[in-house]
Amino acid sequence: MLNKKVEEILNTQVQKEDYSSQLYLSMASWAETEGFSGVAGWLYAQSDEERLHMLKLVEYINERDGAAEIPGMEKPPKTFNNLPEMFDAVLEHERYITASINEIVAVCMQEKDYTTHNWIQWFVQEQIEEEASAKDIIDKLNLVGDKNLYMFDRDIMSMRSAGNKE
Ligand code: OFO
Repeated sequence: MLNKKVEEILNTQVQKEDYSSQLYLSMASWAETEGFSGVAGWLYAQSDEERLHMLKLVEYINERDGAAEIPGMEKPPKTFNNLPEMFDAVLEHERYITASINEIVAVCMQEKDYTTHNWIQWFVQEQIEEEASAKDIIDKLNLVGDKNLYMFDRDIMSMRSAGNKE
């Protein structure tokens, strides 16, 4: 039986992963309307991945005799000023998610839920990759500058790491 505090914080994470998926979906759609089909592809894939993170949490909560709460839709921003600002927002969001996963680890320790502590390590590892991949993209964007966005857009899908293709 899942400890109540652990169940609560995992359900909060369900909401956050759902929001991550919606946020990246909105970014993907914006990028598509701006003609960046490569960036849109990267973000659509990222959005799908976040939905899988949410489902992973839902399954775990229910499997442990808890009750997962399916969140309502929180509306993400609809437009973004430019690609660099948008990817800065991706990195900032991933850092926020990392802090949130670390909080789950802390609650698991406090509540002596070593099973969930062990299970959540997948997310700890995932966040290392997610932050690194957002940082890589920001570095590339800085390198190519405003004039070569066409090339950046063409090549971005090759920047998805193996871990990010799950
Ligand atoms: Fe971006 O890894 Fe889940 O949220």
